[in-house]
Amino acid sequence: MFTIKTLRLSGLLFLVLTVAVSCNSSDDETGLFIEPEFYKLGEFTADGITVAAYSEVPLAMGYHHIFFEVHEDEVLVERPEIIFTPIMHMEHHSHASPHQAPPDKRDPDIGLFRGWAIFTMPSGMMGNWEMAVTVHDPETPGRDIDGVIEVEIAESAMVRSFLADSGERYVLTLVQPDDPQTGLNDLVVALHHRETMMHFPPVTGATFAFEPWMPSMDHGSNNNVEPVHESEGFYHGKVNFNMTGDWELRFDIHQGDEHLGNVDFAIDF
Ligand SMILES: [Cu+2]
Repeated sequence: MFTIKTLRLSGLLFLVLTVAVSCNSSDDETGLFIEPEFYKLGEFTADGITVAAYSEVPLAMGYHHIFFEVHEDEVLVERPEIIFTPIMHMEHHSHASPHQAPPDKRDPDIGLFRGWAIFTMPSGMMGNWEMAVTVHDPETPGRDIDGVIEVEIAESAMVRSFLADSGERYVLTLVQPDDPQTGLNDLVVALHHRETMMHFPPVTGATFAFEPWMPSMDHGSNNNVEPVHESEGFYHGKVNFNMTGDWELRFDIHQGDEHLGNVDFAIDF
C-alpha cells in the first residue's frame, strides 16, 4: 500500500532536484528572478512569449499549487490571463482533473501567478499527463498563446475517485495534513464531482462524518473536528493523531439525503 512515506521520499528527491534547477537557472540568460527552491515543470515559447510553470515539489497524485511566469523578450508580462487544464491521455480516452486558473495578479510573496491542480492518477502504463496552457495578453487583443507542458505524476494515496450510490463519480482529495505530526493537525479535504471527463465542479454542500482509526491497535482518538465547507469545495477540520503509526482517515460523505460514499485514506508516519 502506498502511504504518505511516498511524500517524504519526494522530499528527498526534491532536494536533489533543487540543485539541478539551480544549475539550470544560472544558464538562464533572461535574468528573471525565480524562487530557487521551486521545481520547474517546463516551459514553452510561442509567438515570442515564454510561459514557464513551477511547483513546490515534484508532482504526485493530489493537490498542488501550480505557479506560472510569463515574459516576452525578457520583460515580464503584466496581468496576463492564464488558463490551464491538466489533461491525462489514456489509451482510449483523455480526461481532465479538478484545477483552478491563477488570478491575473502575481502572488505578492512569490512574484508568480498561482493556480492549483489535483492530479487524480499516476503517470505510467495507464497514460501521460500534460498541462494545456493558453495565455492571453490583454495589451495585445486577439493574440492568444497556446502551448503544452508535459508533467510526470508520481503515485500517492492522497486522492480517491469513487462512485456514489447514484452511479455518479466523485473525487475526494486529502489536502492536509501533508506532513502529519503527533497531536492536533489541520485537516483539509476537497470534494469534486466528475460531471464529464473534462469538467469537475466543486461540491459545496456535502457533510462529512470523520473518524481517524489506528487499525493495528484498534483505537481512534478524541478531539477531532469533522470537516465543514469553507469555500469552492474545500472542507476544513482537525485530526488528532495521539501516537505515530498506521492511521486510517475514514470519511462518510453525504449530500443532503444522498449517501455519496465512504472513503478511507491511509497515513503512516
Ligand atoms: Cu487517467
